[in-house]
Amino acid sequence: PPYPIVYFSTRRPCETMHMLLADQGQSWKEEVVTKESWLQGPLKASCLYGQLPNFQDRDPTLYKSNAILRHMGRTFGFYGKDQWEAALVDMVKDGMEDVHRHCSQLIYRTNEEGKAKYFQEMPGHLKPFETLLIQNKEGKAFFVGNQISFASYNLLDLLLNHQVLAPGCLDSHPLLLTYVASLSDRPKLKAYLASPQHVNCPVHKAQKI
Ligand code: GSH
Repeated sequence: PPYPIVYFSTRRPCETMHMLLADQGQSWKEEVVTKESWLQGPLKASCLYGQLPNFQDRDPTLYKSNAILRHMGRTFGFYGKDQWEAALVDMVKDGMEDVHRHCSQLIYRTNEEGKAKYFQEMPGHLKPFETLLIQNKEGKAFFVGNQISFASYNLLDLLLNHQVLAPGCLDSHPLLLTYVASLSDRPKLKAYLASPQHVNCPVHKAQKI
């Protein structure tokens, strides 16, 4: 059955879940909540932490995007092959949370100075992921072991968002460009990335499509 996700109409943080499900050939049913209906209040009041997304696979409803993503990682075997690999996948994912924090400054900062500062610092923020990829089979494979993980989709999501916000910003990161190209070429994921659901979903609410 399709997995029911409730969220607003922007990419983050659900796009990683969509990519993972699409790549796995799974369907999902998304209830898109408008700002107007959210501001009416009852839905917010009904949410455990007063926020979305949520995932209604069974009772009780699951909240917190990373809990949902990790659940999907475990369900579909995208969480390393053993406990140690799972810890390494967590290390990658937790490192990416820091980048997401910096990146949201880029999204919500309107002044050019703030944007320039972000791009000046960006190589330093992305370096750990390049190091991890090089360490594991010289960047030809995945972060951990021989398989994709939920953190892999999260990095793809992050890098694709960067390319939307500032086309060309990864040009001096060939390893990351190769990474984006090879993951985006997985057939089911490729089809999803070309679909209107992905293409027409803004990175953030102020982005014009
Ligand atoms: N840590 C939470 C998660 O990852 O699920 C954050 C969720 C969150 O920040 N949700 C925002 C929200 O529901 C949208 S991205 N905002 C509406 C509100 O707080 O009223």
